Amino acid sequence: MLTVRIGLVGKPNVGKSTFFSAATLAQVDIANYPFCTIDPNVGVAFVEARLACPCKDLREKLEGEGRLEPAAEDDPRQGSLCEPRTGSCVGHRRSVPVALVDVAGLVPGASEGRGRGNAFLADLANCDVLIQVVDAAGSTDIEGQFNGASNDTAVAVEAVRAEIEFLEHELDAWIGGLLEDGWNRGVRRVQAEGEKGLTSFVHERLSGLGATPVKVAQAMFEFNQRHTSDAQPWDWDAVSLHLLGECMRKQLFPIVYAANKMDIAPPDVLKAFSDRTMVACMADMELALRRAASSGLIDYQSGQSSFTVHPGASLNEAQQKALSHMNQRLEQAGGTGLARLMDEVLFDQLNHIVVYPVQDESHWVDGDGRVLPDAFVVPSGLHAKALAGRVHTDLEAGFIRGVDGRTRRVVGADHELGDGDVLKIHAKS
Ligand SMILES: Nc1nc2c(ncn2[C@@H]2O[C@H](COP(=O)(O)OP(=O)(O)O)[C@@H](O)[C@H]2O)c(=O)[nH]1
Ligand SMILES: [Mg+2]
Repeated sequence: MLTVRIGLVGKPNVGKSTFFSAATLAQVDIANYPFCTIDPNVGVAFVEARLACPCKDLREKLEGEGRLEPAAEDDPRQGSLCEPRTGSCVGHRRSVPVALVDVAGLVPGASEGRGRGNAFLADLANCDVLIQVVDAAGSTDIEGQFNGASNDTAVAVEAVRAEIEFLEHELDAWIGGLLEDGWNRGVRRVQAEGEKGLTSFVHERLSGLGATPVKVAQAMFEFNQRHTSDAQPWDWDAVSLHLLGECMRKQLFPIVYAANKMDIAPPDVLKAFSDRTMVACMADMELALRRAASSGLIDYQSGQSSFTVHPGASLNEAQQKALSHMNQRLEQAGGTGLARLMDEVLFDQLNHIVVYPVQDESHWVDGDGRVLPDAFVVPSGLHAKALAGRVHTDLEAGFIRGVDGRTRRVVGADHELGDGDVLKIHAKS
């Protein structure tokens, strides 16, 4: 099963590992997540689907037909009927897995071999999108050394701006460097085939980073607008190639920002970055809350702006004070920001949707009678046949037609899927 891979990047000591631990705290059996290696810096995070799980409609239908009693007041699943193979569903809030990668070692100069050198590049190569964690409090210098939080907005804004520029620069230099290395071959293809030779060279050279013909075409469009030199490609200097690297970087690695450490940052920092996707975050609070929840001290769900102390929890005075302080902070901030950021990354930045393949279009079950076992995160508008391919390659090869589980309409191979769709796939076996 393909899934989205999100890379956490940024200079040292901004809170990447804290973010990673908080987001991947739920222990999962890695065997169920083939996209997940045993690397300690790769984990599974769950993101809540925006629309209610189709098991809500199923329950309404069954209750309406008198075939099911309404859920009990104390139903721990709050009415959910589905049987997710991965993730969970409570109160029809279905969560879907994504892979999260903690990419360490990206320091200024990394593209020239400083720090872990190019080791981090292998971690980055497969990521669909990056979350740059920045220190919104300006409490660390560009190398990650602590120098105390700033309560001056202008100082913090400058520090964050420097972090953003450093990362873009490293990525541009890396990608530009890859183009530069093979440039002699690129030049020969341009001489032989013109612009088409150039695009196929760029595509081949960067395919390991996820380059596709569409992405290359979009990057070339921006490049041609911004490239002012009249030189022929065989005379292009490093500046031209780095511009090309920059245009490709934007296509290959969209970046959204976690303005972390907001608990100690000047509150207005984010205003300076309204042209980017940036969400205020408190990673260490999220980690503390999730740990407290998993040890049964509090009831807290990621994304909420408050929590309740579990009735059975025995707390000493210091713990009580710490918790009530956290609750205040949390309410003021409207949440720790991590769940909101993940939601924006998946559904706005990447424009993905959640779809539910089933084997029986009437009962929405698989071959074993499991209700809505799979929730796939796929690009919006994915074709029915391509979804079949994500379930199984045989299903795509033998694709005959699909049936929309809600409307019962037959749909063709190029039917575009929408958020929350339930789809039965007919294929030759
Ligand atoms: N004040 C504050 N500190 C944080 C927050 N998140 C992480 N930290 C602290 O920042 C330091 C560096 O965190 P770490 O996750 O190791 O950073 P990394 O080097 O980017 O992986 C640790 O002392 C964390 O406890 C936060 O939201 N607020
Ligand atoms: Mg770390």
